[in-house]
Parts: sequence; structure tokens; C-alpha cells
Amino acid sequence: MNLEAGQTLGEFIIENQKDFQYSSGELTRLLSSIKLATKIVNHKVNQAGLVDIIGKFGAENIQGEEQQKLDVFANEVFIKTLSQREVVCGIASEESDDFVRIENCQNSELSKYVVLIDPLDGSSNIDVNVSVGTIFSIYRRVTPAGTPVQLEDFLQPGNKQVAAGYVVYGSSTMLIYTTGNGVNGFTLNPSIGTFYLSHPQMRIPEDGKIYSINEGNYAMFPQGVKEYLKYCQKVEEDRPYTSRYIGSLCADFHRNLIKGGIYIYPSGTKSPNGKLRLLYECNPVAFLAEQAGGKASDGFNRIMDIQPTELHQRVPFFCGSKNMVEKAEEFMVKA
Ligand code: AHM
Ligand code: MG
Repeated sequence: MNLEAGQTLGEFIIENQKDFQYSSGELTRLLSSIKLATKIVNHKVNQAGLVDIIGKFGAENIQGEEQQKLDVFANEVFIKTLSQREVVCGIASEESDDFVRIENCQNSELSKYVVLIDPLDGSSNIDVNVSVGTIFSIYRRVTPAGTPVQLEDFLQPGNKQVAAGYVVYGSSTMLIYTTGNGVNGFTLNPSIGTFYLSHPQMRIPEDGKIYSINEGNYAMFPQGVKEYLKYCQKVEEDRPYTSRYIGSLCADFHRNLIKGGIYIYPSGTKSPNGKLRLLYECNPVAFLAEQAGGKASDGFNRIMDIQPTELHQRVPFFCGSKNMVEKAEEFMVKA
């Protein structure tokens, strides 16, 4: 299929804005700014190895993780780009301790949205030319427009998201997003800087063969996860599971979305609640998974129904093909 004369992301956003339950022009501007920031970050990621952008920045983020230069670059690009539209009043990011108030938008009636973002997910993969990504989650603020944005605007459960998506900077660069009307995927033509609709109305297979988990942490996994892995590994003709783990959530999820599979980052590893952050990693990916017909859970309950209490809160994450997630939940409940 030759996509070069096909529908562009810009056209798609405008054509579909009528389905959005709130003011359509606002979402169009917001998604357009994400599209722009994505292209800038993509350009830099592709230069890694040629310019001095690989390696450590020399500081840690609030979660005690060493920041890479590209983490910091991507964070600045997204904050700057999102701040320059009069739509977003606040941004929370994996790389910033606290949320950022967009100063000139605090008194604006037009600035009704907050964005939560992991600007460069999987950043330990940058130095070795393996896929990294960006994950974003968008909410309407709950405090009145025209007043300073508050923490409670960010601490909303995932079921209140109005849009979410991710970008994979991989063998090609793709942007996948949802506004609650299914999931659509766009591929960047880097020579002209345009995203084309390449994966309309994506559906995750109900069943899959792939499980994605960092098995190096096996000894610390909860019993239910150990039992589920044993179930996947048991030799039987009708149970042909295989393991794939990149270590970039967006890339692992993206593969499983297309081929069918489950991604697990359980409790008991990096912290009692695992490693992944509820607000800007799990919720947006959960929204996409559900919109594609899949499931996302903490092993027992729906991810998107969790009421967050902290900006950088972690949560165990089981996400992907519906039947696989349900099977893993069965083992969690039994254990
Ligand atoms: P990051 O946002 O700091 O890159 O951390 C999140 C990433 C996920 O993309 C990935 O699935 C996971 O951390 C890998 O962690 P581990 O190396 O513990 O398996
Ligand atoms: Mg991340």
C-alpha cells in the first residue's frame, strides 16, 4: 500500500474532531502541538550517535533515575511546544518533580486541558539504538478555567482521559492515539515530515502468544506471576507461548497490540508497586488497550478505575490481549 497520497494525521485530526465531546478546535490544537514536538524529538533521536546527545545528563529525576541527555531534551521540547498553544494550562512529566503551570494560561478561559507525559520512555535503550518512545495522557481540568491549575487536575482516574497516545521511535516512527473512538496509527514519512494514517481502527487480538516481562526479576515476582509464567512455559501443543521483552513499554506494547500478547511489570521488583507510573505510563496505555479491545489491570482491578493519590505513583501493570490478561488475573487471585 502506498500511503504517500493517503490521509495525513493533520487531516485525520480535523476530520474526526466532530466526534470529540468537547470543543473540537481545542483538541485539534493540542494534538497538533504533540505532533510537532514528536517530529522535533524524532529528528534528535535519529541523530543520536552523530551529535553529542547520547549519554547521561548528570542529574537524577525525582524517582532517583539517572537522566539521559535525550530525556532532558525531549522533556523541554514537549513542555515548550505544549505551552505555546493557549489550550494547555498544566503539564506533569516523568522528568519534572512537580507539575508545571503554564504561566500565561492561568487566567485564560481557553486553557482547559492538562497533559501528563513520559517524554522519552525506555531511555536506557537510547545508547544502543533500540526503540524508545513518548507516552501522553490528556484530561480536562476539574478546577475552573481561568484559575491556577491545581494538583487535583492531574490526579484524575484514567477513565476520565479525553485522549491518550504514544509514539515509537523505531525502525519507523509511529504515532498511535485515541480520543475514545477506537485507536488509529500513523507512520512518519521522514523525508517530508508527514505522518500518514497507516493503521486505521487497530484491534488487539483477543488471544496472543507473546508474554513480555523482565524475567531477570523472577525471584522477586509475586507467586501469581510465577505461576502464570509456569503456565505459559509448560510444553503443550496448544500453548505455543514465546517471550519478547525490549524494555521500552511503548515498543513492547506496540508489538503486542499488533501481534497479540501480554505485557507485565509486577509488584515486588523496583518498588512494592513495580516500576511503571500510573499517570503517564499505565493509564494512557490502558486507554489504548481498552479502545483496541484489550485489557489493563493491576493484577486484580482495572487500571483506569484507580484513584491516583500522587503524581509519580507506581502501579503493577498487566496489559494486552483480553484473554491473556484475564488468565494472568486468575493466577493472581488464586495465589
Ligand atoms: P523509563 O520511563 O525511565 O524509561 O522507565 C520505564 C521503562 C519501560 O518503558 C520499560 O518497560 C521498563 O522501564 C523497563 O524496566 P526494566 O529495565 O526494569 O525491565
Ligand atoms: Mg517511561
